[in-house]
Amino acid sequence: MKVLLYTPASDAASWLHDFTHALPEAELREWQAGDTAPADFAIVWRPPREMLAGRKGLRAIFNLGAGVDAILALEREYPGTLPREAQLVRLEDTGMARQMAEYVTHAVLRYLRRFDEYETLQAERRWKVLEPHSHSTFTVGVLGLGVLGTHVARTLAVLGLPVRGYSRSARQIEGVTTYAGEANFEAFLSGVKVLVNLLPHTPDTHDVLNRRTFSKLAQGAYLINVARGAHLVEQDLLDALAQGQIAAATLDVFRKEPLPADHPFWQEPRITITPHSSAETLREESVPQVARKIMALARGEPVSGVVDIERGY
Ligand code: NDP
Ligand code: OXD
Repeated sequence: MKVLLYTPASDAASWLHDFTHALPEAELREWQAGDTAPADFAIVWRPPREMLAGRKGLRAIFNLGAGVDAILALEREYPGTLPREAQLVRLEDTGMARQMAEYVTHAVLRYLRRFDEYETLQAERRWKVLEPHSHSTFTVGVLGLGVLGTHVARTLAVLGLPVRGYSRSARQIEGVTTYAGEANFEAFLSGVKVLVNLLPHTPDTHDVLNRRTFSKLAQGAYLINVARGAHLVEQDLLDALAQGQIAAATLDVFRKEPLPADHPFWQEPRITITPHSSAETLREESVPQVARKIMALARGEPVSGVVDIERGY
């Protein structure tokens, strides 16, 4: 069994080392430009088109992340890049759900308890008690109830906050009021105080965080975007902040990453920025998951986490 690996990350050698140990019977090699030799499986993160285009005999491509938007964007731009017979398999959780829940809970509690405003007061050396937000109206709406969104919604519900969730198909999560499908999008948004985005980026969800979406939220709402930068219409967020429709935002992902030094978001004190670090791909959890699935496919067994290419996630 031949396995190709490609990741632009600086720890590519460690990935190769760990996969070699996890798949002792496989022949692993790091893909280099010009390598068209046969392979049964590919393990990739943001692969160049030449690695996959025209490749025959590949049974599955494992994406070293939860989001498959980058690899599907290649296929949309250059149809036929993904070998038809190869399944595309995304990472499922591998420690990301816990990290996401920590990140989002921190941001929600920071706004609930007004720590963001206390930080400003401290910088001004001002001693002032702020009226707390009401727990019962501090409704958190989670966009996307997949592997990550479900865990985040459940974690927030444990805090006793009113939590809503939105997905394409109907979902039931204890302690969470769920909404499904476009027809229920406005009902989901109506009165939400903190909007958390955990949707995949697809043609259907592109630009979903826009002026119209913000206008349906509670006045002075908060935005937490941990999914993809292309979900957010950046100027609409700046306008909503200027108008007070959005009080503050925590952003982990951006249209252009790294966020350029001259980007207006850096100048906006109500925007908190982190460098796409809300949930990292953990090698120690990802390698065993991918290795288990490769062995299952090699035995002719089905695996979970297969991407529906048409649907886009
Ligand atoms: P999943 O594929 O497991 O879940 C996606 C969810 O979004 C599902 O509930 C799905 O609905 C819903 N959804 C998809 N399209 C629509 C739509 N058009 N309308 C309504 N709901 C929709 O993804 P994960 O939870 O694993 O990950 C979510 C995203 O988080 C990833 O795609 C990635 O972009 C991002 N991410 C960001 C990271 C970071 O570090 N910032 C790290 C990891 C992931 P249904 O349940 O009906 O299918
Ligand atoms: C992912 C990411 O999609 O890290 O896994 O963004």
